[in-house]
Amino acid sequence: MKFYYCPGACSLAGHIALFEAGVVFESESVDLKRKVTAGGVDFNTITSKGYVPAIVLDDGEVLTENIAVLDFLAQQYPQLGIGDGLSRTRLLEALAYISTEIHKSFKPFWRGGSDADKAAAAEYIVKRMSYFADSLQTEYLFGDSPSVADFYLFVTMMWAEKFGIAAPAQLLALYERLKARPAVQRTLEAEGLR
Ligand SMILES: N[C@@H](CCC(=O)N[C@@H](CS)C(=O)NCC(=O)O)C(=O)O
Repeated sequence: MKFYYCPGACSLAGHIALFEAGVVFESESVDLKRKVTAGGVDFNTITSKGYVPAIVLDDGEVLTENIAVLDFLAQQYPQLGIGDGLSRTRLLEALAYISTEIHKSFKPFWRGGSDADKAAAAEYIVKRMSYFADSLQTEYLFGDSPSVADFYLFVTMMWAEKFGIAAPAQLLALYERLKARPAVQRTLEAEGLR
């Protein structure tokens, strides 16, 4: 399995998941502006979508989209998920919420939006993060061990910190708990983020 990522991008979630699962995998970073991998390969030939994350499976199949990648990893390595049936659907529900309501709302910060757009986005992000903060009763989103949803939320918390967005206190505690995990530290190191 080969994992394509860009340091600090949303692909960090899948990257953490792979280290948490303790599996052997290859990885390569991608220059998203030039669409070239660290090894000099045209990234558009790996996926014509031209964005990360992307996983090339051992049989050559290419998997993209964070929700699909994270769901795939949680199915392959059950310790990254929260179970089957309705539990899996609950995990997908959380991943979709993080992707469409939180991750995507950072656009003005990444794409040079106006100050007004950034302020509106920050307000929206905090409101959407508050949903998790208000319902959090355990160490992590779905109990006392983290799932792929926590890793995806972690990435958005990191972005919130980077852009000076004041995330809810309960989530800051979860963020620190995640950051202290050896697999998270290992991933940050692998991506050159610490
Ligand atoms: N729909 C994709 C979007 C992934 C995405 O936004 N990736 C960003 C990094 S966080 C990216 O690679 N941007 C480069 C580009 O779009 O050219 C998903 O949910 O996985």
